[in-house]
Amino acid sequence: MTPTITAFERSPDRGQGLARDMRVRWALEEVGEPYDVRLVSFAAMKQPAHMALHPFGQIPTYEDGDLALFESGAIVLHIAERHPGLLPEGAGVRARAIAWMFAALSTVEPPILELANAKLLERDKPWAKDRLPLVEDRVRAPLTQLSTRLGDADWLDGDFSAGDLMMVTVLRRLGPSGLLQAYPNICAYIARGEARPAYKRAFADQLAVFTKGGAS
Ligand code: GTB
Repeated sequence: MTPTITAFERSPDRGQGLARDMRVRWALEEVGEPYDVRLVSFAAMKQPAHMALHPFGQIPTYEDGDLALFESGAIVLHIAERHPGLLPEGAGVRARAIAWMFAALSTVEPPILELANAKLLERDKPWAKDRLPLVEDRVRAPLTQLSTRLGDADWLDGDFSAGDLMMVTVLRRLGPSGLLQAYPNICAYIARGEARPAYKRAFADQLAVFTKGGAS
């Protein structure tokens, strides 16, 4: 059966691939699994039909036969566990690749989201200018450590894995912030991810929603 994922009918990023369906699309492309996409509006995401799939009324979701999943990390792990290509064979290195997925989602991503919220939702607050440098420092701390660990390696732990896929998608959110410029090896790492044919196919497919589909 062909799995179906959900994605924004209209994305605030207008197809820059920053919404979290991108990481699911990329994973499916890496493993060569065809998929269908159901586009949902912001209103539809909060309706019972979608809330039954996603308790928080968000995208992405993943449906395959009787299985319905939410949370991009869980979906990518599910895909990676069922197809060769995203998790290495050896037990230790496989566990470490999964650890990098969790690191991306629970250590690196939260301060990046906090920065996005500070810039988008808090910029008119009287304390916004004082708070922003503090939030930026909280983003820089894990970036500095990540940069040190990555060094001049191509990927985080041996071959490209679901850990890299997740980390690259998380880091891309920092593109416009200017914070990545201090970390040339992280910039090169992101560029390596973006250069993968599977990434390019996933990016083109999510962009097509906004260029061909009449969405804005
Ligand atoms: N932890 C969940 C996961 O990883 O799957 C988080 C899912 C999530 O935040 N989904 C967002 C959503 O559905 C879309 S990706 N939001 C609607 C809502 O909550 O009502 C977040 C996102 C949105 C827009 C941009 N952008 O425009 O740059 C980037 C990321």
